[in-house]
Amino acid sequence: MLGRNVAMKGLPYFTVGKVVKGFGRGSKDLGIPTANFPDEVVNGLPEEIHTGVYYGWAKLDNGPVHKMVMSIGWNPYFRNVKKSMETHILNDFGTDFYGSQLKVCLTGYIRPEMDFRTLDDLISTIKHDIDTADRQLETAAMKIFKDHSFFQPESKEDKIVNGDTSH
Ligand code: ADP
Ligand code: RBF
Ligand code: MG
Repeated sequence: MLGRNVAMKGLPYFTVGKVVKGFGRGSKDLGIPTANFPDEVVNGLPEEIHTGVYYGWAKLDNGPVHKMVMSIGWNPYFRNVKKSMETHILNDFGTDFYGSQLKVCLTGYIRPEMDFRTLDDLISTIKHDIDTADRQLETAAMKIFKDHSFFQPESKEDKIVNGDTSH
């Protein structure tokens, strides 16, 4: 199993892309919608960012910065053939936002991807991840990234990779 220290090496990691259609089962089967990134964003991940569950910050278009959890990988429970990057934003939007620009900053690692016996087990584990993210992102060390220049409207940065913590 991937140790926390190894997983933290490439963090924080900043990336941006358009929200695309995913596998169509995030909200339907789980009650937890996930905004999927396009292939070029997934393929652009550096080696340091391993598959697993992460938390951090997310911003849609010119909206505010929200807490998020992200699943990176092949979703063993669903035996996906394609690697995905799926972001669940801790905010009730009440509407879809396909085609919007999504900026994210991954600030922490929670756990590796796992297989589950039942869908209920998967759902309760994801709910636990959401609680973990919610709590961790309240700390001062994590709030720093919420205010990072990456999220400012005047930011020219399309992409910052690998542990750039400058402001
Ligand atoms: P898909 O398989 O197409 O990704 P999902 O069932 O996972 O479908 O739903 C994801 C979509 O739900 C997102 O692309 C977005 O448009 C919408 N959505 C609404 N609220 C949220 C949220 N809080 N977090 C993520 N996506 C959300
Ligand atoms: N899928 C898995 O198969 N195993 C996991 O451990 C897993 N963890 C997840 C954690 C979070 C926070 C989220 C948002 C999703 C996770 N998923 C996992 C992905 C889930 O299966 C996926 O969102 C749905 O299949 C919809 O595409
Ligand atoms: Mg999805």
